[in-house]
Amino acid sequence: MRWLLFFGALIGSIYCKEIFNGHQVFQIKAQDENQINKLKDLVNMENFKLNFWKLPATPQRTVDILIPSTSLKPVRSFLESHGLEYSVSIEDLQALFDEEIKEMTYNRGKERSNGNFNYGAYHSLEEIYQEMDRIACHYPNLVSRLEIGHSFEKRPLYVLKFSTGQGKRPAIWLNTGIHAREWITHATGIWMARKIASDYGNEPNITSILDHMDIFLMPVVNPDGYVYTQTKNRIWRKTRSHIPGNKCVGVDPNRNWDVNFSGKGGSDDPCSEIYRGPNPFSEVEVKSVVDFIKSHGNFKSFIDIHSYSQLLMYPYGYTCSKAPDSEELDKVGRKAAKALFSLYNTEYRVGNICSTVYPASGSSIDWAYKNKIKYSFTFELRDTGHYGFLLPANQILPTAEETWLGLQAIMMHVKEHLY
Ligand code: BHK
Ligand code: ZN
Repeated sequence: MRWLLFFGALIGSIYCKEIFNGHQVFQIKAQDENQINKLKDLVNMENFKLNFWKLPATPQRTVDILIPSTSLKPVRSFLESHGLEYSVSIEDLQALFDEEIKEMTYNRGKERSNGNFNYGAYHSLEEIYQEMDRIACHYPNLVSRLEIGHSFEKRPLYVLKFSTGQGKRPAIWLNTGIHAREWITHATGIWMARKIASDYGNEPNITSILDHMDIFLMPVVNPDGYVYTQTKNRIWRKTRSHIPGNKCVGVDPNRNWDVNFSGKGGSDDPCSEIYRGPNPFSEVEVKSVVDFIKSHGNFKSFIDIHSYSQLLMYPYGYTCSKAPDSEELDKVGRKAAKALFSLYNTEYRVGNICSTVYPASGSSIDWAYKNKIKYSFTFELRDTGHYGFLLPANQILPTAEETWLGLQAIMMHVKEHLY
């Protein structure tokens, strides 16, 4: 008994979670450039310990900010004194976290008894990895699970390869889960894996795509971060690398790519959520993807899936000047957004990263595009801020299904425009 208590306390202290009782998410509207600048001042007030879910951006002029309960009062008076309008989108963040965990636990019990993976639920890393294995086992002539490296904390990095041919066919890269807290993307990624496998030979579009091309799908690019969101801090975004001399942990894996590395829209502050890292490809998760893509050498499309905001974007992020292929990419993006909309009327905005959200240097799709992978896109899935990163599990299937229609439109275009 005494030993049980001892281990209980030990495990309790190892796994103590950050709690968010009474923390709220505000959606704030800026009316003009001056108010945007006031919001940028707010971003920099470190004593408030704010966490920006959606940064101040120019066209839509709303931001979502997580505010600790102890900062609610001063933040409210800051907003009021500058005439900034806001609404409370999440009243009590911890209540949503608790709901999410309760559902996951309940679902786990059901999966144990019926032996099936429930695609309408959120899962642990282990469960996702097991399901990847199961898909590869069910479809041995189509799917294989490759290990492309290990994460900083030594977890395997897995990619599913879908192929019906020999050699290095033209290929499409698809990834989800590069940012840890964007759980709807991991759930969509594993759903798509099952969908691609089961539709081949039954559905004409995916059949013709796979008759000409290979698809590589990586559902969890940042496994350490994902585990951390389930054990310690639900809103963690970055990797979990420890860099000697840094006083904070982790790097933003979507600022770590070798494209305009030190430019605007990234940070050199290790404590920033958009910390670019000490040098390009410092993150082993990013480096593993890059090495894989370079050694393959025949990728025609690169699609990186994030959440949230309902956007479909193409290069560039590091500059607001037009990419050489921007007209074609815009056309393809609109076609995809239309296909996505056709299922549940979910509206997406389409545009280049820099003018649709904000300048961002060192991002994955800019790197892909600069490395001659023309059809480079990034999705920001549901929603537009009502739940933000805490998208309820009952929206997983509709989100995955509609996203799949958008993706399929892009992949069909790629297949028909091989270069
Ligand atoms: C996406 C792709 C390339 C550059 C920026 C973005 C926006 C993305 C980011 O990295 O800041 C926003 C985000 O994570 C929320 O998913
Ligand atoms: Zn993201």
